[in-house]
Amino acid sequence: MLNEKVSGLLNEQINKEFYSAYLYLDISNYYYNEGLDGFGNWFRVQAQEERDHAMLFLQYMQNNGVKITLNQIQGPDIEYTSHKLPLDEALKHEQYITASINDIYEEALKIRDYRTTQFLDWFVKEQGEEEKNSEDLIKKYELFGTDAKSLYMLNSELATRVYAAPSLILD
Ligand code: OFO
Repeated sequence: MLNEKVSGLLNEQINKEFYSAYLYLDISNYYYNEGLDGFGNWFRVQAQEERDHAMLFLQYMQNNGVKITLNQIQGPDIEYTSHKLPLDEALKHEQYITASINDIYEEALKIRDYRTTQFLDWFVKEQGEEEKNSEDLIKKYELFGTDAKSLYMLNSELATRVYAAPSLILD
């Protein structure tokens, strides 16, 4: 059995990961509407990854016999006033998720719950990658996004991203 506080934070994280999926779907929809289907594809794949993350938290709790409460998922309420704004929002959101995972890690560490810290190790690494991906996308947009021809090429590059199942398998 997991400690009550750690379980509560893990439960909240399920909701946060599903919200991440919602946010990225919202961003994806925005780009599709703008005719930037490569950007739309990139964020749709991102949304699929976030859904996987939520399912991993859920499965970890289930594997440890913890009762799960599925709370309401909020809809994103952001007005995308420029093509760049969603990229900044995505990075901000990843930083928020990193902090949230670090908080669970810290709590688990305090009570020597190494089973949970070991589970979270994968997410700590994943968040490092996700923040870097977000930053790279912003850099690319700043370099190429303002020129129509290079924006077209960047959009084509992002259209090639394909979904891959997470490397973390829980049994
Ligand atoms: Fe769930 O990894 Fe991003 O937020």
